[in-house]
Amino acid sequence: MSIVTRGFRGRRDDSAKDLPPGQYLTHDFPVLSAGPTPRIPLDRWTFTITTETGVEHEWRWDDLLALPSDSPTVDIHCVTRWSKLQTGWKGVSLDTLLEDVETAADYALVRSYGGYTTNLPLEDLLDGKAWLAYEYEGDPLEPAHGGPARLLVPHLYFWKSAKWARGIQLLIEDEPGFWENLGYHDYGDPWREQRYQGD
Ligand SMILES: Nc1nc2c(c(=O)[nH]1)N[C@H]1C(S)=C(S)[C@@H](COP(=O)(O)O)O[C@H]1N2
Ligand SMILES: [Mo]
Repeated sequence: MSIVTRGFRGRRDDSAKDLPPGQYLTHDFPVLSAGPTPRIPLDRWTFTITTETGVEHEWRWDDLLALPSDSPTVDIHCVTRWSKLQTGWKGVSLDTLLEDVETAADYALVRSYGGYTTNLPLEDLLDGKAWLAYEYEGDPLEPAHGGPARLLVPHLYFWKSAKWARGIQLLIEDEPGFWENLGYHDYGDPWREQRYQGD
């Protein structure tokens, strides 16, 4: 008895199980920006974590590059329904950035150069789930995709991955960001299809 095979298929060709509900696979890298691309000279770039009591932890560009980095390969899911599998990044884990930050906050509001904001529970930035990414597929992150550095939080819809990241405000009370104020879901889990408020 023979089993008909259609030849070897890599796991990633059989991608249906890697796609959250309502998503389709794309091989492009679409650009989605709610405004113009800000240009931040590296010698003026800073990233600041501000605690709920106002304590600031600031990194300049050279500080960021001097920190230990990770090279995660992750699937990303945009609420406009495209997903991209196995994308390769380099960046600093938020665990590293938050290591010496003393806080009692449960929430984070991420702020971008250009004014974009997005909120998420602080725990979603911890335990190897989020990075401040500055390379994509081996190259410096392009400005259109959030360079010099963007947040990368692949387990939530991609609007949570703030491009041109400038800092994080730690908060005792949750505070909606840009899309969350416009009716998008507060949390945004693609596997539970949390696209809009009430989903
Ligand atoms: N600062 C900023 N970050 C942002 C956005 C934005 O408009 N401004 N768009 C979000 C949305 S909706 C998505 S899907 C992704 C798109 O990232 P990309 O343009 O690299 O594909 O960035 C997210 N981060
Ligand atoms: Mo998006």
